[in-house]
Amino acid sequence: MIGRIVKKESKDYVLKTEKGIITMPARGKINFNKINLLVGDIVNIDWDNQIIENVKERKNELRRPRIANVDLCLLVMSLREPNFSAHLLDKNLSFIIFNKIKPIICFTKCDLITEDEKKYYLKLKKYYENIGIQVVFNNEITKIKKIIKDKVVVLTGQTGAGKSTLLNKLDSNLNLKTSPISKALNRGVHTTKHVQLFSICSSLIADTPGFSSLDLREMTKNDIKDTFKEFNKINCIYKNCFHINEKDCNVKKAVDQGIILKSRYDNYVKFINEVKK
Ligand SMILES: Nc1nc2c(ncn2[C@@H]2O[C@H](COP(=O)(O)OP(=O)(O)OP(=O)(O)O)[C@@H](O)[C@H]2O)c(=O)[nH]1
Ligand SMILES: [Mg+2]
Ligand SMILES: [Zn+2]
Repeated sequence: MIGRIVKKESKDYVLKTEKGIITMPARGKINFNKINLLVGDIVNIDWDNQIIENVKERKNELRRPRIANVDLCLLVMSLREPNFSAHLLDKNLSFIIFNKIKPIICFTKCDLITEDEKKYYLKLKKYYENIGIQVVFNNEITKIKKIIKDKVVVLTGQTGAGKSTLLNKLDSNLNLKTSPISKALNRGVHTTKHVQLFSICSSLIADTPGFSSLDLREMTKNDIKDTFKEFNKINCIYKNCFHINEKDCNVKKAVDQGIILKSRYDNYVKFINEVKK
């Protein structure tokens, strides 16, 4: 029988299996081979001995938070309070795509913006959807439920973006605390707490407030380039063009022509320069 680790409890693991939630330790050889079992791992269970036998190969693995086999990352981005940041959005997207996880953007607080701003964000939504990234608003609950159904989901976003509010909307039994002012202390408690997968509307969801302080240190310049998928579709005359100092670069032309979003390009240049340092 197989199970999915949803939580660690000192030396034991809490597993979600077809027979329900069970807690058990891992066989000595796993510890002996220094295999670090992670939340999200799919494991084979020796049912008679109530012990984890071995672990299946991971499709991906995040270091912060420590979690494996993530299908989707729901990136919660508020348009106001805190204000929208294209820089933060693109940074998160690059990080998520680099880690072989599918990103979904969820805009929140669209009730706090003007009609003109709404038009702007709808254009933005269209751009990201054209490059293959789905964008939803936090009031599209039915749509969001459909997207996350049967998936392992990591929820991420700035403090105050509306993650807990969204989870409460997805499952009204949760009653998670939401707060208008970000409490630094409260956040500290969150980030040190071990990651856990919660069963919410037939999905497994991890709420991860520590994720927003991410940087791109693990990535090389080429890694960054690979995550800007719409740039790679444009043929540059130079092989391995970085689209920065090269003359007659077609990506730069596409930016001037409005085919590539200016903020996307500017963020790309910033990230490349960050890695250079
Ligand atoms: N107007 C408006 N307020 C919202 C919306 N979503 C969330 N909020 C409010 O924004 C504040 C922060 O929401 P939370 O759900 O606590 O934010 P969070 O992302 O869980 O924040 P942390 O737990 O600190 O990481 C709360 O006062 C919510 O009521 C929205 O769509 N519109
Ligand atoms: Mg919260
Ligand atoms: Zn180029």
